[in-house]
Amino acid sequence: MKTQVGIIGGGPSGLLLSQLLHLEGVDTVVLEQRSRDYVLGRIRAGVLEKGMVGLMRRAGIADRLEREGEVHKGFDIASDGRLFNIDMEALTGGDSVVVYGQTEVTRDLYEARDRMGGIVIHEALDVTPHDITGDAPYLTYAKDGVTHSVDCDYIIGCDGFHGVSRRSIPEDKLRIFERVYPFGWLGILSRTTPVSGELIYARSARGFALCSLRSRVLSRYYVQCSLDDTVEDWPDDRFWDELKRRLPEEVAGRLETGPSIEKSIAPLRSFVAEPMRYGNLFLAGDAAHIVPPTGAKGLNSAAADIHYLFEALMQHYRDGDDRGLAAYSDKALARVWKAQRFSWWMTTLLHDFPENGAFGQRMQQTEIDYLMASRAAQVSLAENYVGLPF
Ligand code: RFL
Ligand code: PHB
Repeated sequence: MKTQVGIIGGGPSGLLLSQLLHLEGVDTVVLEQRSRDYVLGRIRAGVLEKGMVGLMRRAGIADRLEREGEVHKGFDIASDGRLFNIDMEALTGGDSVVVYGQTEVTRDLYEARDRMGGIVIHEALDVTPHDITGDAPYLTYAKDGVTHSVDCDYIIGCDGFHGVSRRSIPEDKLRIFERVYPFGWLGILSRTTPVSGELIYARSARGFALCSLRSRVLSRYYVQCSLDDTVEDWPDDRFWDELKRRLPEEVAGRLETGPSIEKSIAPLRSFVAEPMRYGNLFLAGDAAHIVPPTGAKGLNSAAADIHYLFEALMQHYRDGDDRGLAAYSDKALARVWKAQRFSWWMTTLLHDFPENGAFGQRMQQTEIDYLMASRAAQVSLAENYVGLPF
């Protein structure tokens, strides 16, 4: 098989790039190791920045988002029983975010790829990039016991944190920056009325909690948990009890509980691999960088990479100009690091870090007091949360 752009990974990054390029007449093949059902079964992000929404419009997949996505103009921070609203719209001069699940984004992308006859090969095993630094790169993969090969101009690694792309770059060509946090997030989805119309990020002596949602009838809640915990340690009753204890009384009092329909634990990590290009292999999204989910930046950072990469590939195919491709890594990383900083800051502000002791707790309290009293601090939080421009 032959294509122009070979994409490893059929998550949101890979599918979005494939869709955008196809609309401009550039041919792509997407190789995804899992089944479509598996990919669509993963519950992940829920908050989309303006940039991501714009890309979805450009990709022609925003119809359902416009109908079903909920515009959020603010969110709450709870600390020590107090609730404080961050009015993003007022603080940024009109910006907001949209709550629309990553699962729905991925579903919309798959439907669009199907409609346009895009090639997405599922259950492609042992995907391997070859001749990355030569002039005839290609990919091999196994499907149903047969090995296949795809010749391409460029290979794009959109295969997430555990994918093969980043590992295909020699160790001495990559610089890794990493922080692993000493806790995880336990998340549940439940068919209950969300406790609040806006998200609540809660800091408490018992640890962090987040009240989020997917729709008026579908709630998504998280609590900070130990890295040793398993979902079996957290029957629904324990989860609801713990969540209530971490929320201001008034919020806990109106929390509707019910059976969970999904429950999972995610470790928290900050990670960046530099550079995001090696020869004709380009990394994008979680393949190159990971943030802790506290600032809702993971999917949105992936979208920014796709924007830069799409523009650079179009410059190449449309104008024969490779300057965009040469600048991709530096340009993408400049924004990646800002999202890293914000996610790290918000994580540090709101989680319980026992090893930081009483001094660390006072720093958190003081930072929150400052935030509540200073419009300048609120503007900084709001402009980062709605997303820095591409
Ligand atoms: P993905 O989604 O991991 O997709 C990668 C795809 O590549 C496939 N793959 C391979 N395919 C072929 N060969 C291989 N060797 C392969 N190895 C892997 C995988 O099967 C998969 O389909 O990466 P992508 O596309 O870069 O997208 C990134 C986002 O998924 C991620 O950043 C966000 O989900 C992070 N995130 C959030 N981001 C936000 O912007 N806002 C949020 O509110 C938000 N909340 C979250 C989150 C992530 C979470 N978890 C569980 C990590 C909440 C949670 C709990
Ligand atoms: C979610 O709804 O899954 C969600 C929302 C905000 C975050 C992280 C996750 O910061």
